[in-house]
Amino acid sequence: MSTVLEFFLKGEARQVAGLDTTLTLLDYLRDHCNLTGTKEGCNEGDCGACTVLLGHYEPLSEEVRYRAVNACITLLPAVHRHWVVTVEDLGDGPDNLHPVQDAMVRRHGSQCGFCTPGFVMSLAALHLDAASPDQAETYIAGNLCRCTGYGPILEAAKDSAEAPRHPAFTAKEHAAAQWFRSLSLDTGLFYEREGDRYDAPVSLKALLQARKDDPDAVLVAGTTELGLWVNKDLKDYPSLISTTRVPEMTAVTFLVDGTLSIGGAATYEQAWPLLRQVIPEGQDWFDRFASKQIRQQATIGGNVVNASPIGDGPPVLLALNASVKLSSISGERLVPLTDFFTGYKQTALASDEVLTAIHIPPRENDRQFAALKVSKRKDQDISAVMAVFSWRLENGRFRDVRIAFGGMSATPMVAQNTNAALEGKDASASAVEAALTALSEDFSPIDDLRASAWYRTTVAHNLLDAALREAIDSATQQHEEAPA
Ligand SMILES: Cc1cc2nc3c(=O)[nH]c(=O)nc-3n(C[C@@H](O)[C@@H](O)[C@H](O)COP(=O)(O)OP(=O)(O)OC[C@H]3O[C@@H](n4cnc5c(N)ncnc54)[C@H](O)[C@@H]3O)c2cc1C
Ligand code: FES
Ligand code: FES
Repeated sequence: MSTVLEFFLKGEARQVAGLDTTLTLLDYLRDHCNLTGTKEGCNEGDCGACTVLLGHYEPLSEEVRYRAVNACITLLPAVHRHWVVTVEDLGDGPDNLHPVQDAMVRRHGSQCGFCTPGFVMSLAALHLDAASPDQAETYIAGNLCRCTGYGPILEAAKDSAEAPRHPAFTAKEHAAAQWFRSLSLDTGLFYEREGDRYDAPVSLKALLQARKDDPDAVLVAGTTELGLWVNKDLKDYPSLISTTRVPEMTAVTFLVDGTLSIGGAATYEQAWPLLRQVIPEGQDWFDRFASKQIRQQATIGGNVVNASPIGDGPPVLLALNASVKLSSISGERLVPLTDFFTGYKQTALASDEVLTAIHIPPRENDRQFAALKVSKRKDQDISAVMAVFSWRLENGRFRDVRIAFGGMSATPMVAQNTNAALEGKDASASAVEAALTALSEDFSPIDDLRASAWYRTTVAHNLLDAALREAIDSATQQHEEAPA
């Protein structure tokens, strides 16, 4: 087990010990390495000025793969055994720019320049992924610019997408790949400083044992919540246990009975390729979850355990009838998600347990599904209301209705009265009326900075009304198409 942090930075291998266990990658780069190209804007994952790439090695393809992350909410121990790529790594000085930097100059994609390194890193990620320039908006949705406007930046993305890699970057990538290959087997990390500790085991047994041995320790995954508690609430975390180095925790797979099992530390981006097979209608919901940087760090498990009433994942999982696997060193239990949320930010997780998987049962062929997020901005915003509608239509009747909402109560919640009002009813105007009345019994939302209670109630009713009317249309169509 390693007691020092090992990573690759600025073209060389680094070993670090003796720094705070909750030091952020951004502060390390700027304050300890004088790598000030990476900027601090919001310090909470919103603006993208601190975007860097984390490279990891894929032994099968023998390639380095990259993901853009927000350095301001990434704790330094999380980069153990990664290549940290900063804007200084891309080109070879002002006279020999990386194609993305060159295109930004030519397209006038920068004015005050504060946001520019972050945009360049997001566009470099697009370039390295060899993604289509049509995806540029997705790659930069987590970057804010207050002066230039996004048009020239998108043009720069188009211009540079197919350019060859910069030789200076390729040389660094070769050096990084050599370093990755020289690493000994990963036996975990136990990083300490003056009694504070960051424990990152690599086996499930060791993770559960660590949880049992130190029930006061805080579990940590993508730190897209915890990073803010460190930066903004100035909280101390003397003991952290990371879930992300355990292979079972990041596995996403279909079980033999067709259940989708999402490991408790799988990120949104890791889970989506298989989750999309269950809910292809969820693409907009997925795209509007935070930004690419956040989705590459944020785990679905963390989103669930955080139990925020305005989290976007839980209402979808409730409507999919998901369960959570809670494991401890002495056993495991499968808890329906409906029983997991016990109050405002309260859950059924015991102090020696870890959420090790989320199980989504196979979807019936005739199930209809829609996940609708209402927020002030399209991208990178938290929901005012999250509505998820799911039912089957059998001979024109609603069956197995599972409607769930976020933003409407102290926890993400199934709309029990509404579901009951629709169950077995003909898809008709009277069912719509009954459901809308029942919805008022289900929820009494509150006023807060995101929306008033009136707004939330009105939006929820309007969304339900529209979804049910679409269902009536589809039932009518089914009826017309049925053989006489
Ligand atoms: C800029 C920004 C935009 C965002 N946008 C959205 C959005 O659009 N929609 C939305 O829903 N959320 C959004 N979020 C919040 C979202 O990123 C988090 O809720 C995320 O999913 C939490 O996962 P994590 O891995 O980062 O958790 P962490 O921050 O690492 O941990 C969060 C909590 O979960 C606990 N925990 C984590 N994993 C486990 C486990 N396996 N078992 C038990 N406990 C565990 C931790 O102890 C901690 O209490 C946003 C966050 C940011 C910073
Ligand atoms: S400083 Fe704004 S996202 Fe990190
Ligand atoms: S160029 Fe000034 S914030 Fe983007």
